[in-house]
Amino acid sequence: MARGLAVAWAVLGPLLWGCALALQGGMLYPRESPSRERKELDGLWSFRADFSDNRRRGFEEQWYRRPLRESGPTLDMPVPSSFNDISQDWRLRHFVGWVWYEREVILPERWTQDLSTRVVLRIGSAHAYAIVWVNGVDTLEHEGGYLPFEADISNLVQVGPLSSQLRITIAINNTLTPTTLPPGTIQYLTDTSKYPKGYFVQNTYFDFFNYAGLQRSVLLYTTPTAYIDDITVTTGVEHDSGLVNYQISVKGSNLFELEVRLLDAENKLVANGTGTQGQLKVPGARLWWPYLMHERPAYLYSLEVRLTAQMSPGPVSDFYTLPVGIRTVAVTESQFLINGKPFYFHGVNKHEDADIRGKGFDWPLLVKDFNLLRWLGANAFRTSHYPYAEEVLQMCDRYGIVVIDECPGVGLALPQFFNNMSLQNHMRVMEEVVRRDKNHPAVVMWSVANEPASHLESAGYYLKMVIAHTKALDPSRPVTFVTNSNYAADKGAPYVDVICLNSYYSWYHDYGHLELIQQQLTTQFESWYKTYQKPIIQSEYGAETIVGFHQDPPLMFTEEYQKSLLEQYHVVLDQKRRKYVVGELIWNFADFMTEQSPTRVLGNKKGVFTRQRQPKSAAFLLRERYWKIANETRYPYSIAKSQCLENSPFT
Ligand code: BDP
Repeated sequence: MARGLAVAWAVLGPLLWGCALALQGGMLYPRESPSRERKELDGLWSFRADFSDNRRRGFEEQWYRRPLRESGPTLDMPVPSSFNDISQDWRLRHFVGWVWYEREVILPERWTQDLSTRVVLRIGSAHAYAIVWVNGVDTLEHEGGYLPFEADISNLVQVGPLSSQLRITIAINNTLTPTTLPPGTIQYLTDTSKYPKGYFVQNTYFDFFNYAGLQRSVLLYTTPTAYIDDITVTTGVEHDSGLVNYQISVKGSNLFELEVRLLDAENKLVANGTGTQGQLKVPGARLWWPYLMHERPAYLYSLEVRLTAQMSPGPVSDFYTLPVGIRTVAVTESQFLINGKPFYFHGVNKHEDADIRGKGFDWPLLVKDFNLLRWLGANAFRTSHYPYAEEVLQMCDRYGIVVIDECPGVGLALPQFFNNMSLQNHMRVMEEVVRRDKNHPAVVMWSVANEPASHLESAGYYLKMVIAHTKALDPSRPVTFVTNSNYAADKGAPYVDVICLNSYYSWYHDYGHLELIQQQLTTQFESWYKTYQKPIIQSEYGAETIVGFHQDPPLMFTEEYQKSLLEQYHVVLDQKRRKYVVGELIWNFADFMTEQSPTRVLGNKKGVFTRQRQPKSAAFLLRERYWKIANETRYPYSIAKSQCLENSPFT
């Protein structure tokens, strides 16, 4: 895209929302309201992996027809969690194929008797392909982990006096194929002198363990039969007024009224409107600022939507309240602007990963991670390499932590992965990501992929299409993908708004030669900027480090080597961040599990925290740096205070 156009897009983005590609069907986070109830189904589910040779015994014997315990032995499986590390059976850790989950539920009588209530089953994520039965009836299928899906099950539960008992059966297949996202291949090993008959392995092309199962909450919620299906909010600033543009979609009725009220954090009404779309103007609005950038960060308004629909026998109301942060995002040739001010990403890459729960959502871990992010002075992270749980983004909205929201476009390493079916699927996944996350002020950019083989011609076309589609879905945010290709070879870079670069100098090559980093990193930045004149983020850099290994002078894998490597990167980042480098994200926040290999010692150890969330030496180095940068980049200028330690050396 020509530069001028990119800038114009950045300024006009919020206004262009009306032209955004409309998506069918919403995916609002299920919140309680006077018209909506929730019933969480977290806890113990019955579980069985189908170890049969073709993995299809469950379908042949129709395990969904009767309680799972009647077709064979079951295990207790906690939800949310990955199933892999829970049992002592090594076969389950590596299992590839169908696993079966089941849960019996008693519904409140009103849900089954009151025909003006709509009952919805919502699954936060099921990695990677799921089929859902309710009371043995095939109800829902979904492809792709890390994103929610739901079904209206009212007509299955509102069928008579016995219907308050519900049996939910979910079959999940974790197999990755050339057309799934992420892609993978199944390889049959046919040399019978080495492998038993029918032996196969799942190959993946990414560096994290393919944890699977019901890794986020499963819940039931209700709405009235006429209901608020979706809300899309974009925001802008005009002089000292905030603008909140809203679009609301209603289902279940054509005869309705909508009232929209915007409340401030003290619950005072600041603007109101009616109808399915409109613009609210907030004079003297408080903006949503990233924390550390501003002394009053993360300000959230509440958009209260009230639907009144004319139904027989009488009117029906539905209420939904959406948190709204008023802020703008824009990109120039050398800057990333939030609310018109230059923003520097000093943050981390994460993974949803810890201990035996695998990628299972966990509140204590979530709060610990956010405390650590603030301890570190990190103002941003990338959701490498898949969308994180919705609760994570809600915390980012509330804390003022900026997010680059990445889809599971990781491991696009082989030429055969850039085919039409994969492209269609990738575009569909971006639709699901945008639909779910579009209203989070913390999300400032979409990332459509991590390290695709972007030197290939076919990848260039593929990335162009996915990026264009994402921009059409959401004209209000910049779009990127993360590359590790050479600047002269990359075929996708022309289409991004911000160049995101991963490099591992003195780690994956020139091992041990820390003295080369400054020269190589300078060349990297200068060649890319000369070619594209777009802002650049160092989206990954780091070194594998075993906590407790020490050596001076530094040797690879020691805490000293990680620190020294970071210091070398920081010299160049400090030179370039005053020009066109707009961010640095360490790889990685914490150690995480990978497949076994001779290059991984119980997983990837590039964390600055261990997998148990204890700091390595590099965490202290990074903390000092991030607070120093925070002090330099605050707006309006004032000294940032460490949020954890009163007597921090950086206050
Ligand atoms: C990068 C990948 C990331 C890896 C990291 C590493 O984007 O997923 O974990 O390298 O090798 O290339 O540690």
